[in-house]
Amino acid sequence: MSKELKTVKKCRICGSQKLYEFLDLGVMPIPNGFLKKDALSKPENKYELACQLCENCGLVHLTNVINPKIMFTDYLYVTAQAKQMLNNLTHFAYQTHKNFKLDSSSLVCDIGSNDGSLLSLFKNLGAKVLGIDPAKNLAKIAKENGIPTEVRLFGLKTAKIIKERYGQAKLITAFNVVAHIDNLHDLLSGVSHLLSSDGYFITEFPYLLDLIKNNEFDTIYHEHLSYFSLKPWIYLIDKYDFEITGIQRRHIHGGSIRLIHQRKRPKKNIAKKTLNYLLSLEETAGLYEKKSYIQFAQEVLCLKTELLNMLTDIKKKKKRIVGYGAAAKGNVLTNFFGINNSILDYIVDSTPYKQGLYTPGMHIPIKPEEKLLSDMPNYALILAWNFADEIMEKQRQYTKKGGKFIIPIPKIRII
Ligand code: DWN
Repeated sequence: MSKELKTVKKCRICGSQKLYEFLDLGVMPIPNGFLKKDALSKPENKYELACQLCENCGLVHLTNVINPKIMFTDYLYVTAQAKQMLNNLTHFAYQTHKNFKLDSSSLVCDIGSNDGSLLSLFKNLGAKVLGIDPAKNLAKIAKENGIPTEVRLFGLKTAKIIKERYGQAKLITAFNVVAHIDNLHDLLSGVSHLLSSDGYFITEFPYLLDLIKNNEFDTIYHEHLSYFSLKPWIYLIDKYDFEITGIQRRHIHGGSIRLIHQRKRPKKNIAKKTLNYLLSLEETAGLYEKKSYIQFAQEVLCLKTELLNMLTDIKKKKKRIVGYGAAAKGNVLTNFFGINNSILDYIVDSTPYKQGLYTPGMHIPIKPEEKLLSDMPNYALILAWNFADEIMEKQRQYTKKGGKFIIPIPKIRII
């Protein structure tokens, strides 16, 4: 790896070099690289964003890896900003604590613990908790909330340090972080080392089946190195003596999948039927065929044309448009489609950290959500489309007063 970038020449799961590039989103800044006003005149680092299919195991992954220190040391995405996300985590914590009979002797480790939102739930239920996250700014919030956090990337080396200091974990969670990790074998080695023999490893990540089905091209960005389906994931965990004993599809982040792993046991695996069903869905959806990805790339270009035509027509009629949700995915869409400040006057967002900053690449100003109702622009393009229902519910007054929402994914809709 140069200090900034490494080209991916072999699959990070199976090592195959038979990689087929199917989508090139051009070069753009990292999607959470929000800027202060005084940085707008300075040059921005831009990196290639392109996706490839491993023709051997089926893993979809980026063609390069940006040094994680550049992306994750000062990280602006805060878990607690979206109610739906917190509800998702709250239900999970209660269900898991009860089903796995966790108690005050149970250590729960969260890989990519962010602001400690998930671990706070387990702590309140009486478990011992430990966060692991490289983002100094977020670990500070977590520690202020009473969540001990190791500020480092997770892998076998970190697992050995943690096991030495805290003992083995009964539960290791990794929500929306596995896709961000380059060395998956190091991740699984670390989990295998840290997890107790009767422990559970639970991960949740966006599901490739939903991404392809719903045209969610904007969830492809530099932070997300891999886009998982079950076939390559099982190929990976199998090498570390894990099996999937629980599986759930989740309507979060455009469609995710939650997997419960335990060490392989002779016992009947009740999840086998669901696994086989989803694996057959993946085959039927053509997830392991090049032609599916050629079609996917074509649909992205059609969406680009259709949305740009619609926004241009609106502007020609002297109407005003803003963005809603300064999401990482929104920065991919605006950069790839070339939607800048001449189209979107500003973007409203609930995250205090992001307000007053500008989006990477397109330099669109970010304002508090309250501005939508006080300013009443004609249209609001929901860039955080995965939370469209929550947003439109919150902003009923805006539509009552004649404002219109535009939802771009999976198909363009005006509401
Ligand atoms: O993997 C990741 C995914 C899961 O989340 C991270 N790498 C980064 C992040 O991606 P994102 O920034 O696209 O995430 P969200 O959660 O889809 O972004 C939502 C944005 O919308 C946040 O900035 C908060 C904002 N928001 C808002 O302004 N009002 C969200 C809601 C629900 C709202 O009501």
